Amino acid sequence: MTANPAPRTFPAGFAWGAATAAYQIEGAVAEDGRTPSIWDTFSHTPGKVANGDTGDTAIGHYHRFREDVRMMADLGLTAYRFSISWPRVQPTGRGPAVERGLDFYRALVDELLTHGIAPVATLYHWDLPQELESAGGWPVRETAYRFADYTALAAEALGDRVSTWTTLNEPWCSAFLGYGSGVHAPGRTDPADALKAAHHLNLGHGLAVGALRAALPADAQLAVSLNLHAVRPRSADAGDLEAARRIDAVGNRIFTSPMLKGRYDEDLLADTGHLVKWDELVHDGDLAEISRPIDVLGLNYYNPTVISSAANAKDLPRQDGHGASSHSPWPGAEDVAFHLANENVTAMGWPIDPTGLSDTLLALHHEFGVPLLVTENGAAFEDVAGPDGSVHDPERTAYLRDHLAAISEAIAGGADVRGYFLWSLMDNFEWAYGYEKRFGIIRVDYDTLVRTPKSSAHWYADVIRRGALD
Ligand code: IFM
Repeated sequence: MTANPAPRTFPAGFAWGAATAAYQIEGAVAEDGRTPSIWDTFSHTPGKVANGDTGDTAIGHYHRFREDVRMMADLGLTAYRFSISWPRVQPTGRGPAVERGLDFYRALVDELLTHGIAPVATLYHWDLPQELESAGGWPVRETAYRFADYTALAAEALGDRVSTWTTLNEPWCSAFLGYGSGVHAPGRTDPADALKAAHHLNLGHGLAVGALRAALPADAQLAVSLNLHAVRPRSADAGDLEAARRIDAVGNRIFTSPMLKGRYDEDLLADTGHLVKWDELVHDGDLAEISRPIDVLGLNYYNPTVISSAANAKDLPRQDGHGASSHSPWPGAEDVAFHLANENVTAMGWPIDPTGLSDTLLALHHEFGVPLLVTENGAAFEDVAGPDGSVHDPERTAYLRDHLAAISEAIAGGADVRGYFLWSLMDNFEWAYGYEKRFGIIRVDYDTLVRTPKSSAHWYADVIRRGALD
């Protein structure tokens, strides 16, 4: 007879959270002064989003937020990560704030606090005001300064009640899916613009950290959420190692090196120097600005990334995890192939492998020594709802359990991981996939907007209650 293994516990104060983003859930896109963002424009452009879906109504959170917070409280969440819609707070991306827009977030945060849930505010989850895109978007330097101004407005309004802030969500997606492959808004496909966007997102992050420090109490916790790619070469072949190095450079280190080390790595500059003039793009003082210290690094993790050289990939099945486009989101690394880490995939076609999460957390811990938060992790599956809206989703429960176990392993290995925000609290608008892919632990009926916790939600509530995994 084998003894039962000890339950996996988590440190005292570990944040048990869930995450969402404004455009994916709020709806009410033309209410209270909000103007279009790049995602309104993109989703209304025929052919860009599956089934012509848009976030016009999304899941109606703007009007149902009290009900949603009550469900969070029922689950026992101790923290909730949401994003602030820039065009709701500062419609044109310039000038004063619109109080009605801020009032929504004041009310949301007050409701969270009343229920003992710590708010974690993300300032930018991809909804650039359309007017700023029309003026050039993230490839233009001015956008970084606009972002810092908007940050100051948000911090002034909410800084007395929100103590944890993340500047950008997944700037890799904003830069390389938005301006490289074009599968995300604004749908542009120029590798040079994608690299310029990456630098200006970095600069915007640094300027925003400065604005937050100036406006917030000294104990505010400032973060950024990066979707770092857990890069694995497919073999020890020199071509595969080189391919993996290039993806690591333009997928990960293009953000971590300037933000956490105050530099762009020489190999990245060499890989991409034929596309942009880095010495003109990066002004004196930019790297000092970008590397302003943060308090915690947010990691968004879904699956590992297995890489080979294109030459080594002939006749091998490939993984396409970022939507169909003939334009690469990997400038300077086009001669590279992506492979499935295994055949056990989610409804997104993303392989399930929690070791990528523990490996990445430990690597970040060893390289940067910063406190960490898992600001996103979760899975879409083909949920089947019963007549009462109930969903039995053991695959999602298993995914979440195995990834929480990976976090506990990383903690046991020394990583200072302070919390977990599963993606996502509720089914929602999954960008170019529209409403086809469901990531929520709460089912949303898109006709009635009725919410029903799935079995994974009941399981998560139980984990939170016990503060441990079986
Ligand atoms: O839905 C997205 C989220 O907005 C950003 N991170 C990945 C999620 C799943 O694709």
